[in-house]
Amino acid sequence: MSQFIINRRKFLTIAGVAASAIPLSGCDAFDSLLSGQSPVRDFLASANGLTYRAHRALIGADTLAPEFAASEIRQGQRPNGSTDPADAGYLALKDAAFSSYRLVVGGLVEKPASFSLAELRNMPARTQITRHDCVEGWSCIAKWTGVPLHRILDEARVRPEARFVVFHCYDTMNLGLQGAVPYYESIDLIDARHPQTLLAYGCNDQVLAVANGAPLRVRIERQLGYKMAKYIKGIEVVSSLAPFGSGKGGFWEDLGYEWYGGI
Ligand SMILES: Nc1nc2c(c(=O)[nH]1)N[C@H]1C(S)=C(S)[C@@H](COP(=O)(O)O)O[C@H]1N2
Ligand SMILES: [Mo]
Repeated sequence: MSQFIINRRKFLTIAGVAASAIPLSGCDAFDSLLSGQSPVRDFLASANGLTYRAHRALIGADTLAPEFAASEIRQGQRPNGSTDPADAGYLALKDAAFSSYRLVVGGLVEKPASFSLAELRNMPARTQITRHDCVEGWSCIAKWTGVPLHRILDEARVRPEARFVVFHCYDTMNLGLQGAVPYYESIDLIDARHPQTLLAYGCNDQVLAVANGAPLRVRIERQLGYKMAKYIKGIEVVSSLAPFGSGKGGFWEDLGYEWYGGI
């Protein structure tokens, strides 16, 4: 089974080398090849569907990502992407030491709700030491503490037509002519209910730092780093990703990255 996945990765690598300009290596850089309609983008889109189906068929819904020993934590979690948002709403929260923060939970739920940080910290927590893999080519092992997302979903009572969870973030990314667009991400309900999917407020036994997404960021341990939204403002349960951003399910996905960043 892993043989199949390795072969698929090799296939993607070879295809990537052939197209040589595919910037799968950069969170900070993107390329006109991947914007709009291009054969490369279409190729990646179909490969993405294949990865998703292969993972879902071959890896059980609850298969855990590897966990590590504390001795394997070599350094602090390396900050990447937005590390110090300058957006007004975020600065106001940060100036008040996040005391007025509330995680807003809405969309296709019976009981829309919001949670303060104290409420989140009082819910049953999970701690796990996992490896973060960024498409830029680096990895980092860190210890994460937070509320399993399934607990929040159970409290809010997800409606039967729901398919995805969208994470809305405080930070915006500057896209030149398009101006500042908010970072956002999405996952399906299988990953949302996975036991290692956490809304994390702690990292390496400390309160989550601003550089790593304070006050709340998601951990989705079977996917790549860009899926793990930091600076979460709210989560929205939805049946379609079309209404958000350019409709591809995430900030980087709208620029050509795969929606399913399975590893
Ligand atoms: N809101 C938001 N979330 C984000 C990003 C970002 O720029 N903004 N960058 C992503 C990327 S590419 C990575 S690798 C990780 C980095 O998380 P870290 O700073 O804790 O290492 O956050 C992801 N989540
Ligand atoms: Mo990343």
